[in-house]
Amino acid sequence: MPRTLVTSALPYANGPVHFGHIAGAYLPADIYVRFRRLQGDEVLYICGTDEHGAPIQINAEREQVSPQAYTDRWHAVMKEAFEKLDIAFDNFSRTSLPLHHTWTRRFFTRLHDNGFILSKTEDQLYCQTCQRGLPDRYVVGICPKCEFDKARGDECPSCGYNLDASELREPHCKTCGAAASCKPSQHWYIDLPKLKPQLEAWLDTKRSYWKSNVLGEVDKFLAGLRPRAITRDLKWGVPFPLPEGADKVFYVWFDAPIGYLSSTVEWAEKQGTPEAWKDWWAEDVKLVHFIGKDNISFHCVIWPAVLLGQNAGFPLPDNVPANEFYNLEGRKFSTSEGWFLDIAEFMKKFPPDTLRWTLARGAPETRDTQFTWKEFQIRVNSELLGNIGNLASRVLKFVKARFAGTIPARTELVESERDALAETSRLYQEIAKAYERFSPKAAAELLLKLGAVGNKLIEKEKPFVVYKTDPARAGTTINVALTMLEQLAVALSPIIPNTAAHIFKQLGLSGTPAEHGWQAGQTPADPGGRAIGKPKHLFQRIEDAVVAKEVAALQAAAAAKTRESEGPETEAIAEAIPFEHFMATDLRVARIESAEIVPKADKLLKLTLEVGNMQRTVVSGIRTFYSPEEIVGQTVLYLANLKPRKLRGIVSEGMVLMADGPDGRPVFLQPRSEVTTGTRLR
Ligand code: B3M
Ligand code: ZN
Repeated sequence: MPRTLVTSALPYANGPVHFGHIAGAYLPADIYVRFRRLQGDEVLYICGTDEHGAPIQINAEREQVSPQAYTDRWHAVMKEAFEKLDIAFDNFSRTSLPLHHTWTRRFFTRLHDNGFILSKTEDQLYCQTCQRGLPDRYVVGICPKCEFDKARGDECPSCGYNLDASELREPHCKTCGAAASCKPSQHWYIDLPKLKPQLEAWLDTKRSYWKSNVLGEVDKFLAGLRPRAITRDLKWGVPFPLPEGADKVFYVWFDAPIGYLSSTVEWAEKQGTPEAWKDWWAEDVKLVHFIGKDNISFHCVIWPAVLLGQNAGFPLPDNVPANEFYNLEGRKFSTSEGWFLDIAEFMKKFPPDTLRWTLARGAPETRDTQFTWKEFQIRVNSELLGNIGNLASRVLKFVKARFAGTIPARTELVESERDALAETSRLYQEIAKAYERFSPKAAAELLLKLGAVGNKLIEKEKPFVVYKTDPARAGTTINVALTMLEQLAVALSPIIPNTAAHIFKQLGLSGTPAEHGWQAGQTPADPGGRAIGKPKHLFQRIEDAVVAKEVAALQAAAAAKTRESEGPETEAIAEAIPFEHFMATDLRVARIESAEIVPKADKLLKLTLEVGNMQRTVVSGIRTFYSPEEIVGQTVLYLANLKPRKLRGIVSEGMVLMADGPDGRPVFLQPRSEVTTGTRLR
């Protein structure tokens, strides 16, 4: 059986992981990996954080930290969240690693040497005020397709159109709002049209079994296939290797998918078998990418083109079972609007299997779906507790109480028991098919049917009553029910592995379902005579009050975010003054020539200002915020004609004007472009 390499979309190291991510690209992949391993297949599950791209650079700038420090933080937060949810990657890497940079440049060089790279000097959007190029999220404008007026330089969030920044109408700088101008800039492109024939030949081998929503997106993208820019005028990213592009980095979507390979290389190194990665990137490996629908064109056209262009015998994706979106209480998840549930917080209150089960049951496999607290309560109380838990606890408790903890023998079966075993066997095979076709949702529905067969058998044959008159008869029904419970545990294990392991233990079975294997679960041995483990509740009921509290907390968090986004109460405008008063002030541009501490004054710095060909002394209360050396050379706004006053023996002439930043630290106000010192503001 060929190896299977499973990946989940590399999440941007740019914020917490939320249910939408998990339901779309992570839980379905983890479930598929667990199922394949139950089948005895060799599977590797690879992921990691996607650490480049304009949004990360923008957010790091906003937080005044380096992009590396910013991604360090989010990589750790995300890794922990996945671990808490038992999303069991074999490796969770990160694209800021030097190893990834090496592989990205190697991939580019091979494309370049194989003739699939073009270079063009074209007008790129530029901001004169910010003095920088405006790639992707640095520019906003009107979408050429749907007229949405906050379309971004790489996609329109409203209609999803993947656009080039040059297509935006009325583009302007996201940072400062200035209308964008154009500036010629050389960029490099992957020549997708040149790879189109090979792409189409490969895609034709997928059309019979890929999801229709994926194929629809692919054909739309293929229809308008054009060379795709793979470089950006950004500081943060994988540096571009050619000298003529030394000031550029690779576009994040060029380097990110290569992260699947570099993460495999890192995994092999961690195993102490550095060459082993090649076993997982050989031509016959089944490569399966789990993603959200917004990543389809990158994973089904651009990334395969990059792989084809290597001419290195890499496998092409065997399947890309993209899911739709998963929303929250009727709205899109949005960390920026506070409309999300943090996984780490959730895990403090509820066991991971409750969430795994709920997300699998409501998986957005063919249409957008959503999480609601009410539905979560129903999934836990009536499905996990009322179906699976109910079957397990009442039968196992009965064995403990009436059969001294030993599973009774199976004597002559009656028709309902034969039918129950046959139905269980049929459902068990149907469940395998559901997992095979990447549908945990269908598998979960069938699992509930399997549990219901067991519960109905108990209701029909009433062993707890029959026991009084015919213990052997009752014992046979119990034996059959526990046989079904064992099959249920194996079949459940890809979705709720902890629960399945607990059931195994309580059944007195050694090992875990994963070690047991799917085949063994197809025809379990007669459990008669086996000692059971200690029966324990598998789930806790969720009360209405808990749900009400969570819904209120979510609404409060979102309201708080709305208030925050409206910003703090703006200070009221001061009383109006006559125009002459303003004209009487003399505001100049100045430069801090030197700065020194004022002895015995813990807040004061003595600044010497260059004001054109004049020098001025100002005593300023900024010592707790700035050291002298860090502000020398700083251009400042200077109020020159305040009456001089003596502070700690120093005559202070005027004032350097500053404004408090969001964190309360005073910030210098300075022109964005060169202005000679001494110039008076008009
Ligand atoms: N980080 C987009 C996303 O998180 C991107 C996926 C990359 S997979 C190579 O949706
Ligand atoms: Zn700007």
